[in-house]
Order: sequence, then structure tokens, then C-alpha cells
Amino acid sequence: MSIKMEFETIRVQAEDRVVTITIDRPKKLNALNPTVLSDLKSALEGLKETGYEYLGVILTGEGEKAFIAGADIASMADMNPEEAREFGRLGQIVSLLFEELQLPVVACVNGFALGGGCEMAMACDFVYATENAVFGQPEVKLGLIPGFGGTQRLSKLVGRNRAKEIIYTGRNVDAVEANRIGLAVKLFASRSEMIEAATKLIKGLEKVSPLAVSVAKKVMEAGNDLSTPAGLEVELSEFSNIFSSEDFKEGTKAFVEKRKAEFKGK
Ligand code: CO8
Repeated sequence: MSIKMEFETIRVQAEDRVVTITIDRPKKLNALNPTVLSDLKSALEGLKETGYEYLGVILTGEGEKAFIAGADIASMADMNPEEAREFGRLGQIVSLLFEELQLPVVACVNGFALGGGCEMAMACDFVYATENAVFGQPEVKLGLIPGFGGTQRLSKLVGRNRAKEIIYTGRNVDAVEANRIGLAVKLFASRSEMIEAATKLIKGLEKVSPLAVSVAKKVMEAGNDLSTPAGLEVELSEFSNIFSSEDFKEGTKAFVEKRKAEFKGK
């Protein structure tokens, strides 16, 4: 099954089973207007239908300067509360589509990841960043609060108190701090090095079971909203279910036969 590649504001490319989604509004620092969000929604819904045809996804921004400099402030300026609700909901839906996708998604943050940009990066499975990356939730400076998941995901990622300090002040978080507090798992000297490393990581997933990766993602995302005992129940249920999969049989058989496993994602 092929995915839709042509969009107005994003580029979707697939090579060697790695899908790269690039936000392509560099003149506006890749700010998220309703069209970008609709394009992302449509691309992710398409990817959801492709099973394990691809190994994983990279989300990045065009150019060296910005990943995403936030929700588009010009588009928001004249919104009334109902329109803001619709816009906020669309951003939240996109963030949930990243979390629910059966494939791992690596955010490759090149430059600014502010407001909605930081929020989209946090909805990905993990974040790689360039050394010039700048994160932050500057909404309070605009008389706003984060609206694409920042009030929820930042706390879970860096701890509630640290998240409050970042959100209340709207201050920038540089790449070194982002790395230290767990917002970015790895830093790179250049955008090209970062994309190369993310591509290599995703291509390397060819050696493991895509079904197992997908189930691990699902269980970990579910656990975000559950108590530890309830999360352990979900883990137990999925752990036992996976014993009926072809990938489990192939993985263990290949180990015993001392050969490379051929996983099918079934
Ligand atoms: N929205 C719209 N346009 C933007 C944005 C943005 N977030 N960021 C940059 N741009 C545009 C600029 O207006 C400028 O356009 P033009 O050339 O036509 O004037 C172009 O991009 C280049 O930007 P700058 O000239 O400002 O570049 P600088 O290098 O001087 O500054 C900064 C870079 C510091 C990143 C600066 O552009 C900036 O502060 N941008 C805004 C950052 C921000 O506040 N982001 C948060 C936005 S709010 C948000 O994301 C809320 C999410 C939840 C929404 C829920 C909705 C209901």
C-alpha cells in the first residue's frame, strides 16, 4: 500500500522503508497553521493503514533555523474561543496520532522547537536535536497557555515542578539543558548528522520484530495514564498475547537454530 506523498505544507518521502515528514514553511519558521496540521493528520492517517511496510518515521523541519517555531501566531490572532477550540483540538489529534502510530517516530529538532513545536516533538517517541536547538513553551508571553498537549506531556517528560518553571516563565531551554532534563535524548553538531543517525537507528530496526516494537510502544503509551498495577496488567496481557505471534515463534526458533530471524510483523 502506498502512502500519499503530495501535500501543500509538508513533504513526505520514503526511502529504504524510512519515512521522513518535513514541515515545509521555512519562511515562517515552519509554524503550524491549520493547513499544516491537516496535512500532518492526513499523512499520519495514511501511515496508520500501512502496517509494517515501513520501519519508522522521522519528523523534522525544513532548513537549519527551525523545527517548528510554534503554532502560527498570525492564524491565531483573530480566533474566537470556538475557533481556538477547533484549532487546539486539531493539534491535539495530530499529537495523539504520533503516539498511536504503530511505527516509532523520531523527532529531529533543528533549531527552534517552541510552543506547538515543542509539543509536537514531545508527542514523538523520542527527540534528537542539533546543538543549536532551542526548546520552550513561550505561550504565556502571548497571553496563552500551551494547547497542543504541553501542559500534560512536559510534566510527564521532565517532572511536574520543572515543567511548571518552564511554562510559567516561557523561557528558552537550550539544547544542553534539553538533553540533561530528558527532552532531547541525543545532540548532534549538524542537521545532516542528526538525520543520518536517526535514519540509521530506524533502518537498524529491520533486525528486530516490528510487531514487538509496536506492542512495546502501545503498552508504554497506555502506562502513561495508568497506575503502576494497572499498567502492569496491560503489560502482562500484551506480553502473553505476543506468544501467539509468528514473530515470537520465528525469533526464538532463529535463536535456537543460530541464524538471523526473518520477522514479518505478524
Ligand atoms: N507563527 C507565525 N509566524 C512565525 C512564528 C509563529 N509561531 N514564528 C516565526 N514566524 C515568522 C515571523 O513572523 C517571520 O515572518 P516574516 O518574515 O513574514 O515577518 C519569520 O517567521 C521569521 O521569523 P523572525 O523574523 O521572527 O525570526 P527571528 O530569527 O528574528 O526570531 C524566533 C526567531 C525567536 C523563533 C521568533 O520568530 C519568535 O519568537 N517566534 C514565535 C515563537 C513563539 O512564540 N511560539 C509559540 C507560539 S504559540 C503556540 O505555539 C501555542 C500552541 C498551542 C496553540 C493552541 C491553539 C488553540
